[in-house]
Amino acid sequence: MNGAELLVSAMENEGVQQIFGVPGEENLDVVEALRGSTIKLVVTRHEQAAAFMAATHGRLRGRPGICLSTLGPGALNLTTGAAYALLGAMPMIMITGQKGILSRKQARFQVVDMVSTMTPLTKMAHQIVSPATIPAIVREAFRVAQQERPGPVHLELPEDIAAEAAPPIAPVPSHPIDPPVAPRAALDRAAELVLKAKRPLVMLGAAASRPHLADALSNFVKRLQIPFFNTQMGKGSVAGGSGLYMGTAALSERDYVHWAIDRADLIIAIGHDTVEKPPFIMGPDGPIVLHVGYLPATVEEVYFPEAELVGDVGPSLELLADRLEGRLPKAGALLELRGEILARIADRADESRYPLTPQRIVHDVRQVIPENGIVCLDNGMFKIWFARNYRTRVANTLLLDNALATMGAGLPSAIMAAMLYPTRRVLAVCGDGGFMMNSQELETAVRLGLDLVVLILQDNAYGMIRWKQAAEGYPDFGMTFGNPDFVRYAAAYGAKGGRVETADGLAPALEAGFAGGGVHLISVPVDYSENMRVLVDELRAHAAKDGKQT
Ligand SMILES: Cc1ncc(C[n+]2csc(CCOP(=O)(O)OP(=O)(O)O)c2C)c(N)n1
Ligand SMILES: [Mg+2]
Repeated sequence: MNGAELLVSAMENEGVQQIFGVPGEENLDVVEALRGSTIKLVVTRHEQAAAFMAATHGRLRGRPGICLSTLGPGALNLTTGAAYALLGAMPMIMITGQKGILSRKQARFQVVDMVSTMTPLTKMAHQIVSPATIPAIVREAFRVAQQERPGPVHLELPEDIAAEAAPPIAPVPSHPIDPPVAPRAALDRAAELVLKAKRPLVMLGAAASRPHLADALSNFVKRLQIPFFNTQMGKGSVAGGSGLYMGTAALSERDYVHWAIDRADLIIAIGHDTVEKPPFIMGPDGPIVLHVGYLPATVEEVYFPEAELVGDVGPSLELLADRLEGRLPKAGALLELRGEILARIADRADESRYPLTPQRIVHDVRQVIPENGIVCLDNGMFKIWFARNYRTRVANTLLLDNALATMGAGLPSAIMAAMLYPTRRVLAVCGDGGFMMNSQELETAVRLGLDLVVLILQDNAYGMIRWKQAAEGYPDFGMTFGNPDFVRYAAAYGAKGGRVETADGLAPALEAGFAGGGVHLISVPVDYSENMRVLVDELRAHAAKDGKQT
């Protein structure tokens, strides 16, 4: 065996099924080892997309996705994906090549110190210096990537170590690890706080969306009947139909969901990760926060919990519910606000205007996506509208990035979702700016034979920044651009393309795209004047009426 074969066999042992990336000559031994393995090599058209795909694998499965690149330029292209996985808490392993370390036949050609570059972007960054260490290092890399708080790991395999002969060494077997449950004293303290609350509210944060947590969270709110809201990345973490959903905090303040938040005297924040844009701003007079998480809270100016329940979230909440069930007569105190909050959010959702309003786009997408269908958002103005208005009933069915909030991840994350769930409908929603940052991956999607619809919201602008520019009183300047003809662009990739030409044309176009199979690109013109009308003017007017400072 050589180093590359040891690496590949260790990854087979971890159950890896595919590796995404763009190899370089320094990876050729790894590529050769992959050829004889059960692991599929999926080449992408940019390393950044490979990292977004691998991270999304980790996000959806809880097991690291793997990406591969060459040294220097290729490895540097993984860095945005590394940050995406680090901030988003997605398990991922990046394998990069390097020139030989025992001799330097090409001097410093293409050599970048990637371990140092990756150190602040990962949980662990490590150069492999001998084949014998590979089985243990790979096991450790998977353990570190996967355990709470999950994230990326970088392994650099220099080409001479990859080629070096080594005796066969058995991979290190993995075993299940059960994280500790919150201790009794913390459970008692937490129970006391909840018993005292007159207007409690549950908040579901990013870590609430970890795969396999949905049942535990659904049981918790069902048993206690405390209404809940979620952060953007906590959407769908309680199964639909509870009747307790109060909204999503897509903005940090003044939205309708903040009516409930501002009136709560206790917020049970489950899995909140302060990488997310604050779902509400804690102040000296704000509600008391009970933090429930795998890890202790990180304290910020806007988040400083009063008490914490730290441990395996599902079992800890079960023990908390055991102490509280049937003892909370005021659990539903804030529920009376629910009807009006949800009605306000749904306002004008079916308005027939062309170009389409963001509300109408969200509404029509919901019509054609079944409960278990997956919508993957790129980053732009529409993300706020989807987070706020799109109702989710199943965990991880609205994948958005409210952590690094990078443009360009919408299409790659949808490709990964479509690979993992070939029988579900998968839709990527991208702005015309973000789509063009990784649009080359249309070729990957077509090559893989995926069923995937990509919706492009066309405003010929970096709309979100244009909106912020206007909201802050700056003149309209510098945010517009031209676009390719998206229908012909799709055709050039061997995908199908369509343009929505009427207010009522979106739902049928999406439906036809899904029914037809294969990769479809649909562009829809969007009227972003709603951003100012609703998200600024209307909310300010209501906040003023509600006695809040504007
Ligand atoms: C990689 C990256 N570059 C820049 C930004 C800053 N940014 C956030 S949203 C946005 C505009 C997005 O434009 P588009 O994709 O067309 O979506 P729209 O807001 O127009 O719907 C920009 C430039 C970012 N988040 N990520
Ligand atoms: Mg745009």
